[in-house]
Amino acid sequence: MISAEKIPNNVNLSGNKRLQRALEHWQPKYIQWWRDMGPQGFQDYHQVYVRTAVSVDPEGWAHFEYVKLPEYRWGIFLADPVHDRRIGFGDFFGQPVWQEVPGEFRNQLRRLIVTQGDTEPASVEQQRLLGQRCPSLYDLRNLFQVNVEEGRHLWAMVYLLHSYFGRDGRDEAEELLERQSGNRDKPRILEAFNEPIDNWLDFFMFTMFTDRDGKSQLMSLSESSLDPLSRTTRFMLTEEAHHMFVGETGIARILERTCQLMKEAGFSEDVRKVGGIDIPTIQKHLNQWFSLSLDLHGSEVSSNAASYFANGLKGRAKEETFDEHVVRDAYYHMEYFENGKAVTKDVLMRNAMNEVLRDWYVGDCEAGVIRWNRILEHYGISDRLRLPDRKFNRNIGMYSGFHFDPHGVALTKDEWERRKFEWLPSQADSEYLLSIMAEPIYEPGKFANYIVPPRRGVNQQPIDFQYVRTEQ
Ligand code: BYC
Repeated sequence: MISAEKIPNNVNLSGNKRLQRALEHWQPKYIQWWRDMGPQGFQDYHQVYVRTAVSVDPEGWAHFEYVKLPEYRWGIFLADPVHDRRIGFGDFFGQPVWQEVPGEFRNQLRRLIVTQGDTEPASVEQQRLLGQRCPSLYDLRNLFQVNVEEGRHLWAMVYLLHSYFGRDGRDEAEELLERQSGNRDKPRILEAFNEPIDNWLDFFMFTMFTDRDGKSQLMSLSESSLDPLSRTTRFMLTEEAHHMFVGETGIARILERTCQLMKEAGFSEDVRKVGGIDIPTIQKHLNQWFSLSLDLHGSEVSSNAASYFANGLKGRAKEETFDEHVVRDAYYHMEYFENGKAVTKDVLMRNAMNEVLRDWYVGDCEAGVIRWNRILEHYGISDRLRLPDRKFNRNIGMYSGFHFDPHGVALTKDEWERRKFEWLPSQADSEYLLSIMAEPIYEPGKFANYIVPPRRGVNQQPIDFQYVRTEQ
């Protein structure tokens, strides 16, 4: 069970006074950050019907109540330990997992934890204006649920930094509150987390594709030999599932409304005349967030990734499903881009671990796109959404600096500049989206014209439930 202390936790925090004091010192800075950089306009006078973890078992984290956002009980929750857990991959395969950080891997682990931690507050910052343009109270609640959980994921990483990295860890925890998404001087570490998310199409694409990168990265970190990291990320994954649900169903609901409007208005392009979001615009935003999220997996060939794997710090998603876990001599056959030319090449598997994880990620995304396309099929519409080629719009790895269309056909720089807005959102597209989202919908049970209501409400509540209420 989670304790009812100032910082809720299931790690016996009160048994470690030094750590408790350090985290209690960080807590007010976190709250200040949340107030300054969290959901704008929803800090003091609104109560939100959110899920709060009261224990880590399935019943315990499905507890719902109204809370004011800054009073959400952020805390530290680790999945239960696995008895006699052994290292599942790399050079130390089969040895007992570590309860402390080995000195020789301290820097690498710190870097992984800081990179992961940095994304969490970044996403809250990116989404802070969306409440003022929400399509319904149901969606507003979902946005805030995602936001408070990202805040809790930051707590999860800060707990590890404070517990296992001494002074350096405490400094890193401070810096996690100092960098800011999109800030010119102190940006967030990874590129996708500096992109603005000021409309709900981007929010749903982000929770579909970028949170899914969260899932693949957390799955690989949950294999880690550092047991507290594994237990922390295992619990985070239970929350991540909801975020992807928000993204996938959000886009599905927009698509369904688009189909309805197309039936009324004729072709897809005409849908804008009746306030809907046309399929080409949906495809452009898909292209953008999928390609940005591919970048989040790192370079195709990476000595960092090889070393994380060899040292047992970061494994593959579902490591137990692979036959061989040491992977010293295996090769990975991959498309390779050399001197501006595509060739295929065998690369040492350990060096290709980012690409192996990206394969898993692309497969998971593809399944989601197939589900979306069923809606188009159902309405008898012949258009289909599709994932762009992996080479499209890449800024990290061997394809960065080159240009490709969504089918993977190479383009010159001039061609790319001339045609890129056929495939990526233009200023005019963004302006259109903002125009149909200008008026937020705060009336229970009412939905913006560009999206259909969900099939069911949250926690068996009706769809017209007052998911967010105002308190004077
Ligand atoms: N942007 O060998 P490489 C989530 C840097 S999302 C900018 O390719 P490596 C969430 C890299 O730092 C999941 N820079 O990379 C979702 C390196 O720089 P240095 C977050 C980038 O280390 C939604 C250089 O390029 N989880 O949870 O193999 C809402 C060459 O690096 C980028 C993690 O990140 C980029 N995209 O792999 C909320 C897990 N990519 O050292 C949350 C922890 C690379 O040369 N992190 N660089 O200066 C990792 O596993 C690895 O750091 C990465 C990169 C997979 C990100």
